[in-house]
Amino acid sequence: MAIIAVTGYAIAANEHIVIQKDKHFSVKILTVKVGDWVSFKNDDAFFHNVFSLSDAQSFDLGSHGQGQARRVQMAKEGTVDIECAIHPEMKMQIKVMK
Ligand SMILES: [Cu+2]
Repeated sequence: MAIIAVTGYAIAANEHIVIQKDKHFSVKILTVKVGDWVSFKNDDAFFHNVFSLSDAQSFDLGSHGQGQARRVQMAKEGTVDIECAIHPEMKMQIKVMK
């Protein structure tokens, strides 16, 4: 668990792990809180590139190879659709709650 500062006070932020294996995310829908981190770990022998174009939060974690993880902090409330730029069939959602 990491402690982060938000608008002058400290809150506890959790980290959630999502595994990428056999061109699938290990969860289809992940519910987290604002400020939480989500770490995407690649357990495949090829590259993945996690990104989102959602209004709630858009980001691109870049391509990462076997055994590597990339993380993103969920900044605000909403539903974030997650995709892989390399494998269009890979999809999941992160629901970010207050
Ligand atoms: Cu992929």
